[in-house]
Amino acid sequence: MEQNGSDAKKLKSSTELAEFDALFLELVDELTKNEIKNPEIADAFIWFKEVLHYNVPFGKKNRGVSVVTSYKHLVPEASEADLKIARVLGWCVELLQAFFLVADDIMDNSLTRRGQPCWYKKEKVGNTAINDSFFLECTIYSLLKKYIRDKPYYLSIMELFLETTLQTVTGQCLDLTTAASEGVDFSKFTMERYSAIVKWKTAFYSFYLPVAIAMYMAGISDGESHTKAKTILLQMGHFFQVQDDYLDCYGAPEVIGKVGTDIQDNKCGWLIVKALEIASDEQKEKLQANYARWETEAVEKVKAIYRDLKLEDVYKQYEESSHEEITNLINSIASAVPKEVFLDFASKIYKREK
Ligand code: DMA
Ligand code: MG
Ligand code: MG
Ligand code: MG
Repeated sequence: MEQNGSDAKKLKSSTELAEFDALFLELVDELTKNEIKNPEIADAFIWFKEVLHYNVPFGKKNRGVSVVTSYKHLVPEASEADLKIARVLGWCVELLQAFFLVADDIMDNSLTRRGQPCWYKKEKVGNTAINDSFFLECTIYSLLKKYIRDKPYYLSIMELFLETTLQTVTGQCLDLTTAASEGVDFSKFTMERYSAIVKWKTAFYSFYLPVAIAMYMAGISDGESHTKAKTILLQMGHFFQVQDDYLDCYGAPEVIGKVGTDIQDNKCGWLIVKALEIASDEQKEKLQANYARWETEAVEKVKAIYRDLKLEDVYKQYEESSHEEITNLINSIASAVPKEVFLDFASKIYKREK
């Protein structure tokens, strides 16, 4: 019975994924077609078309699709025209994500993303990727203007994208500056700092943003409903980034599509913060000597200490208790937003391997 229920749910969200994907080529065309006809700027938009194809459509698309599935929960009898708008706004979230990732990979010295070389790593791209990330960001606002300019929720959603961008940039700044010390300085690697980094760099844009868009579209704009939704979604976002940090070390590159660099990058990630909480003085010294280095032997020494500390088990326990906590939180908050919106999103990330 339960099996059937979850199969039905999977089927529903994979049907939505197909509908969602089907819109992408149309949007690429709309964003580039007229400009390519203008000989003065044609080359820029031929280039940008490739940027879009390379960097936008190959992710999991949980964020983008969640705009649509949330909206369907909020407005079960939605018209086809409104569903199309929800899908366009979902792609706007995916564009925002692509903008952040193209820049994030440069800043994190990453090699691969979504199973292919990072965009900036392509020989013909290099630093042009910086401008390409701005390009991706700008097109969000072209799409908003084109599709929702006459809607009552235009300003709320535009401000939401702008505010979310600032929040994410703030979090990326915390992430990068916490890692950027001369040598290794573990005194800053506390759970408080970690929580702040992940709330700002990940949780707002990955969890609150998609649901908040659907809420504004559905006419839910009161502060109380948004605060309640945010409480739940930020907690889910925190958990999601803990998973990302775990997968950076323990995920299979061919499954997660990227090779981890958190140890090499001196990142204040969940694993090192947990390790420092439980390590002996001797283990801390070894971590200190080997963290933030690119030599394979150094990285292996860090991972060996993680192994001795049984961090994988610590994570598995955390995953269980965090999932339970989130489910309880969802069930305890009565709101204008039906629980399914949150439960759906939570089910997409629980025990994820990519
Ligand atoms: C992700 O942090 C945050 C943003 C804003 C892209 P990350 O560097 O851990 O992400 P990833 O592991 O995907 O590079
Ligand atoms: Mg990164
Ligand atoms: Mg990063
Ligand atoms: Mg990561």
